[in-house]
This record gives sequence, C-alpha cells and structure tokens, in this order.
Amino acid sequence: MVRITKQEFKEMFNSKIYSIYAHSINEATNEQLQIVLSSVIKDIIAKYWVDNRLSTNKEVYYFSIEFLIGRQLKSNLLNLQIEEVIKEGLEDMGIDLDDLICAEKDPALGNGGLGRLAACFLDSMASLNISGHGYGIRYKYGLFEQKFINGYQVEVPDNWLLHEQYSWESIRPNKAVVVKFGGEVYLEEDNGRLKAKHHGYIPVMAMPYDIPIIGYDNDFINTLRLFKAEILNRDFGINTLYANTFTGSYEQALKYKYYTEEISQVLYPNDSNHAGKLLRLKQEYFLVSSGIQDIINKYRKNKFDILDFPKHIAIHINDTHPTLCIPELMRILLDEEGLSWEEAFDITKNTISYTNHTIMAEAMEKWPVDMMKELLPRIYMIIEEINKRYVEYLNHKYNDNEKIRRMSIICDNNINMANLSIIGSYSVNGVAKLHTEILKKEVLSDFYEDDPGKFNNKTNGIAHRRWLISCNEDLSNLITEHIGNIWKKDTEELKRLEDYKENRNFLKKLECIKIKNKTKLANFIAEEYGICINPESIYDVQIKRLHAYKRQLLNVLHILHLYHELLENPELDIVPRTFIFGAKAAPGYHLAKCIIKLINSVAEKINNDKSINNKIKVVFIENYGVSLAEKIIPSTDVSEQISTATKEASGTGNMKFMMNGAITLATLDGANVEIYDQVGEENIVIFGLKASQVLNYNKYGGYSSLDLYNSNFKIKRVVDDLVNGFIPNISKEGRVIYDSLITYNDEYFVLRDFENYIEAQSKIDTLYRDKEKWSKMCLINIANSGIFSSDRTISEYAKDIWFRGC
Ligand code: OX2
Repeated sequence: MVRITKQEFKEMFNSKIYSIYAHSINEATNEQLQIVLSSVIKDIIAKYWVDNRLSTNKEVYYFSIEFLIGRQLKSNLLNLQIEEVIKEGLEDMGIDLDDLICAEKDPALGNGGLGRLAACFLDSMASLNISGHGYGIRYKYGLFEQKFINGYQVEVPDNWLLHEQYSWESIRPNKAVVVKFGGEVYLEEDNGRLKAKHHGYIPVMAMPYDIPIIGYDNDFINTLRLFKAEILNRDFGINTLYANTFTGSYEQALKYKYYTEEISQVLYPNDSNHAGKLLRLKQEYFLVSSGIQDIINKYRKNKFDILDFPKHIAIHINDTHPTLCIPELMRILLDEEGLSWEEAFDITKNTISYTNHTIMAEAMEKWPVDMMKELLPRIYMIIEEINKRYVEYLNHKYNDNEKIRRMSIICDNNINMANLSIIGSYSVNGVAKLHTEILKKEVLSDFYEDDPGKFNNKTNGIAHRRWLISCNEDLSNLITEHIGNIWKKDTEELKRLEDYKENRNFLKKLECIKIKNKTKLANFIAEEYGICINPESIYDVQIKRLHAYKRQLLNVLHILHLYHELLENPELDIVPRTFIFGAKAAPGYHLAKCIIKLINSVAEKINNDKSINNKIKVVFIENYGVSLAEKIIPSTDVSEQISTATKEASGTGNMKFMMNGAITLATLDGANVEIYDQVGEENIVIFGLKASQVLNYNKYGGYSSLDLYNSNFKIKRVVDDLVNGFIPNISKEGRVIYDSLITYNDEYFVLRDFENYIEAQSKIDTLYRDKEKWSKMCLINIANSGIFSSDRTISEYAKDIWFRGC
C-alpha cells in the first residue's frame, strides 16, 4: 500500500514549493500549486514505478497515435487511495483540493473515441496488474481549442505545454533513440551476406517523456511513454551524419531544426479520416521506430534470445496508424540482429496484433508508393518483399486476380495499411460484435475466409473508475452503500443493484442524485453561456465528434420539427427538453462546420423565442473534451447514439452514459446492439434502419431522399427551413446541408430514419412522465453496465490475444 501521513505530506509539499518556485504557498497560483502537488505525488510513487519497470514478465506495448488521458490528479489520487489524506493536508494549509483539480490542463492528445479508448485501456492494464505500456507522441499542440464566433467554429491552437512542461511527465534523456528519414539504401556485401546500408538519411532524436499510469489500489504502475522529436545534438551543433543533406551552414542547421521539431508539433485534427499528408507519415514512422527501438534496447539488456521475442513481448497496434511497426521490427531483426527473412517474419507475425476501428472508406489509410519510397526507403523495400511473398502465396492458393488485387498490400501504386496489418499480425479484432461481423462478412471477407482463426471480437469498454467512481461521486456512494465495495474491482457486481428495482426509496434517491447533477450542470451553463436551463427538463445529450455519419443533423432536424409543432400549438403538452450538443468538427470538413453553424443558429432562434414558453432549449457547449464530458454525462437523461447503422464501429460514449443511468436512444449500430442485449427492449429506445437494410441499400440502391421529401410533409417542412430564411444567417450553410440531403441523395439516411426518430423521441416523452418507472429504467441500465468496463475488455485481450498459450 502506498502510505503517507498528513504530516509527511505537508512537509513534502512545503519543501517542494520552495524548491520549485522559491516562494511560499500564499504567493502561489492554483496552477503552481497543482504542479507542486503532482510533483509530490510523483515522489510518493517513485519507488513503485521503478520496481514495475524492472519487470521480466511478458510485456504488452500498446502503440497509438493518440492518447486522450484527461486530467490526472483526481484519478491518480483515487487509484492511490490517498485522496482523503491529501485533501485534509491541503485544507490545513488553506488550499482547496477541488481548485487544484480544476487548475490542471487537460492534455488533448487525441481526437475522440480511438484516443480515449487507448487511455481507458492503460488504466485497466495497470489496474489488472498487466505490464502494459503505451507509446505515443508528445504533440506540442493537441487538438485545437474550439471557439464559436457568430455561431461558426473557429480553431485556436491548444497550447497545453505553456511553459514547455507537463506536470506529470519525467524526461528520460538516457533512453533517447535516433529515427532515420530519407536517404538511400544499398545492399552491400558484409561477411558473405548482403546487408542493407542506409546512407544520407536525416537523423531525428526521439526524446522520451514518461507519464505514470497508476493502477487502482494495487501499487502497480505502468508507463505511457510519449516521444518528442528533436535535433540530434541538443546543443544545436552541426553533425557530420547529416552533412549530406544539410551542408553545415547556419541556415541549413535552422532548416534541420525545423524539419525535426515539426514532426511532433501538432496532432492531426481528423477523427476517422485519413489525411494522407507527408508529415503524418513522418509522425507515424517516428512513433513506430522510437517505440520499437526502445523495446529492442530493453530486450537486449535482459539478454533474452532474440528468437524468443514473442514469448516476452506483445505489440498491439491501435488501428493502422502504427502499422509500420511491422516493417520496422522486420528491419531491426534483419539488418541489426542478422536474422533470416523467414525467422524475422515469423517473430514479427507472432508479436503483433491489430485492432480495426472503422469500416469507413475515407478512414482507411493508403500511402502512395512514391512517398513511402522517398521518406522510408528501407521500410519500403521490406513492405515490397512482404507483398511479393504474400502475392506468391495467394497465386498459389487462389489463382483469382481480382481477389489478389483486393488482398495485396501494394495495389495501384498505393500501400494498403489495413492489408499490411492483417498480413503481418497474428490477431485482428473489431471493437463490437456487429462491427466484427461486418469485418468478417463484408469488408475483410477475403482475409476472413483465408484465415478465420485470426479474427476475433473485443467489444470496447470504458474505465469505470474515471467514468463513474470519480465523475459521479454521489451515485458511486449510493451504489457502495447498498452493494458494498467489491463492484469497484469487479463491475459484474453491479448486477446486484437489480435487487433494488422495486425499492421506491432507492429509486427516489437515484432520481435525487440526477437532479443534483443536473442542477450543477445548469449552474455551469448559466455561468459560461448565460443560458438558463431548467433542471426539471429532460437533458437530451449528443456529445461526440461532428461527423455526417453520427447524424447530429437528424437531431437538429427533430428539434426544428418540435419547434414547428410548438409554434402551431403553444399549448402542446410536452415535457420540457434541453437539447445539449458538444462536438468539434475537423477544420477542413466543410459539411460538419455547416452543421455546427446550423445548430448554433437554431439554438439562437429557439432560445430567444418567448412564445414557446421555455419548453425547448438548445445548448451547444463550446470546446467539448474529456473534462467537459465528466461534467455532462452524470447529468444526462437521454443518450443520443443515432449513427447510421453499420457506420459507428462501437462508440464508447454510449457506455459512459449507460453507466451513469441515462436512457439510450439509439439505432442498432456498434455497441448499442450489446447495450440493447444487456438491458432488454423495455429499457432502451431503438429506432431506424438496421445494419442489414443499410447494407442492402448500399449494394442494390433503391433509396430516393427526393421521393421522401416530396411525399412527407414533416420532412419537407424541416428541410425547407434550411433554405427559406426561417433560420436567420444560414443561407450558405443551409444550402450545403440541403444539397447533401436532396441533391446527393442523403448518404447517411437521415430522412429515411426521420419519421421513426420522431416516434422514438415521443416515446421518450411518454416514458419520462412516469418518474418512478424512468428511475427503474435508469437503475436497470446501471446494473447491467458492468460488462462495459474496460477491465472486462482488457481481460479478454490478455486471455485471447496477448497471453494466449502462456
Ligand atoms: C473510433 C470509432 O469511430 C468508434 O466507433 C469507436 O468506438 C472508437 O474508435 C474506439 O474503438 N478513428 N476513430 C475511431 O475509429 C477511427 C479510425
């Protein structure tokens, strides 16, 4: 047990503030006090952290281009179980712990679900005593900060490392490695063997910064290692190694500095979308090469036989962004360890496992051959050889040219990263049952038929410590009062809450907690946005990235529909509703930005229309991210999970809402299907096209949005609103959206699902009127959410993938 007394803590804190800032507590800002507190906590855990790093068990390395870890202070105190002591110690010194929790910067080193999943997985690996470490990039600028100006999204740089420092990190210069870009590769004779020699490359230093990942109540600490790109000599001298490229002048040295530092400068702000830029490819290789070299360096120190590599090491790639792990590991095994091709490929294939997170064509990474060849000549040679051998195998087995084109790594001068990931790994998994089935039967069916044993499902999960225990303390305490503490380590225990489903007293308490959380959020919204919302209204929430397939548009069209109904009949009997949105759009995603402007304009109009008597309110929360999610989710009544069926691979927000007792309003997409299976049809509201129907439309056609528009009055009314001036200031944006729906035949079936969605929404209205019944539904959702803890997901990864056969 990590133990510390109040007195010891106060002494450490006092001496730390002098050593860091040379002044007393009274002069310090909350930001400074938070930095001091993090530093004290790092001292407290130092011993455990070092011990853990010396582990000789099989180690898992989780490579991800994004980690959306959120604020760390509260969650670290919770996991160390020292929150009380620290709180009281600070109180004695006149400091409020909550102020310091809020003063911490929220590192936005990810876009959305993929990056947040990686963070939840780290939490679970540490909490389950699995030596599992993250490798990522220490972006100088994270995801942009979103501001609304006249209802438009404006992006502002996210300068989270204001003083070049993050309070939880420790720099490890002794572990820095060099990553090589460009140059030429020749096969040269070396001891009777052809060896690849790399000349004229540009060396980039990868400087590791370590963040401790603290397990829950188990003294187990893993590491998230983020690499920063730097010049080779920190003193900024000229080095002969790159003299060929940068010929030694001061100007060249500056160019070199720019070239290197640019690599970890900024996170690409795309979610589920492949940017295809050279700099992005540099980032991907930088991450991969730094991480693989780091693993190999540690492995060599341990003096294990290189042929036993897969016995000691599991490397997991989070989507295809780190897929170059495959040729990079091959490169080291071939060129540095001197193994044969067969040995090297065998080791690589038995070490690497791959998760696919999307079936969306625009997210599938494909790199032009020329770009890869020029930037990473040796890596390209290896990819080409893997491809050549694989095509030989396919030819031999199938003799079907179309199939071979679909399955090969290199096709039409592009490198298909998903295919490379499958071919170079021993396990491929999807992130929800439906998603995995679609991978097997549709998108990756050739590979599935070729090697069915490689495919498996791992339904996503969430860290219940952050997403329930820490963000919703009242609910967490209520649960513990009734079923004890065990659920915190074993969320299946939550099922025992079902014993209380007829207990009116318990249901009332649940309702009171929700109202308390809703009031807190109402106060926050009043302070931040000057909008007054009613805690007695239904909080109907859609928070996630803005994307056409997620269909925020369907939500706002329904709001317009309700508004028309209210205008026609101001006495209309509906339960007051507050529609809450939070979403960032990729800066270059025009349609998404138009939808933001639309929602803001609709909000402006409705919120200022006195004639509807505050029956509906619309709030678009600016700059949505992890910390805001922690505030919003505990106060939500209705969780909007309304993507076009087949498009959302899993979703994880859906699980967070469920665990906090919101009712899901959903299509049968991604993990919504599994939420439905858990709670049963009375405790969820489902609508819309099924996956099979969408797949059929996509294959055989048969959908005309124009016909629907012409034949359905309700649809026509809201679609016309986009272009007839009913909503002020959206003339251009309204037209773009209108065209997407009518001219381009509504790719995401918004209008097709509209009637059904209206019905589902009116069902929500009816259900909410019976408060006790609603509360019972909430309870059943909470009680059955245990399966969506990422502890369950990670146990499955460990058993079926990383440690299988161990
Ligand atoms: C997201 C998926 O869109 C989402 O459905 C899923 O829940 C999440 O990953 C975690 O698995 N980029 N982001 C995703 O996929 C890609 C690619």
